[in-house]
Amino acid sequence: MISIQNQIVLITGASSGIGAACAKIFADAGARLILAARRWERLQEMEQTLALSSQQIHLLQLDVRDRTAVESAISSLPPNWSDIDILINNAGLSRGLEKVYEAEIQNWEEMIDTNIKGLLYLTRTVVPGMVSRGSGHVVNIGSIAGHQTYPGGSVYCATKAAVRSISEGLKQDLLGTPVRVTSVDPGMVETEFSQVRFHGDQERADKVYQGVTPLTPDDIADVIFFCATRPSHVNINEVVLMPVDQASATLVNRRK
Ligand code: NDP
Ligand code: 8X3
Repeated sequence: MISIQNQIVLITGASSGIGAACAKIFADAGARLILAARRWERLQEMEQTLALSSQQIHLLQLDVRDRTAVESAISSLPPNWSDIDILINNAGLSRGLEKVYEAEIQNWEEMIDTNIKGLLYLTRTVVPGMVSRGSGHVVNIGSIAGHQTYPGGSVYCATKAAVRSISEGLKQDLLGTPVRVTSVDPGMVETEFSQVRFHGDQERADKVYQGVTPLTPDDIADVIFFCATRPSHVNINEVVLMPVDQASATLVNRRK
């Protein structure tokens, strides 16, 4: 197991759900955190909750869809924050569950721009430093949606299938370097994900998790932490996990 102590971990989408849980587990292990998201107040709340010194935490208000903003945020990091050891490409979202021939095109743009292009911008900006320093680990958050398509989910699923391909390709492109690539692909995790998918309709979001025991953000953070702490010659390529109450995107055991 490798130590996370003082490793610089950049987490996108750190203001909620899986990203926030990652911040906690890596902070507890002594990592230095760069937390990125659009909601500044949320990041500030995270900073207060984690109660780390300014040497241990650095906040970035960042919209990953904005390529120039991503490039400038990474290139203008203070020198003692610029050598990123672990990049957790977690920022992502789904929007809507309509049939593909009826869906809002704006929803597609948002998912494609965030889940694919945002992840690519971060990767393109951060990975060259990892290669030149001869160490690093990229963890992409995919989904079971990248393995199977479900009704109404075609564009979200396509973005996660793209993440899967990008992770596979990045691993190939990094062959010959010590930089590691992992895709963590969860099923149902209770976060703000469904609330965002249904544009704030909390009642509809709650129904997604009704009568089942979903995964928690901590369950996913735990797996990511495991992948990041394997000995440096071990690359965990892909982890697919779902709740015991789930067998596929559409097969869920509901008790009521
Ligand atoms: P949450 O909605 O709780 O968190 C999503 C995070 O992404 C927030 O911190 C949000 O921050 C951030 N984010 C969204 N858009 C942007 C953007 N344009 N720029 C920067 N940050 C952004 O959902 P989850 O924790 O569940 O989602 C995390 C990842 O896990 C996503 O990639 C999702 O697709 C994936 N996933 C989720 C599953 C689930 O069932 N929940 C299952 C499988 C995968 P802010 O709004 O402040 O910018
Ligand atoms: C989130 C899981 O099944 O709602 O990626 O697409 S699912």
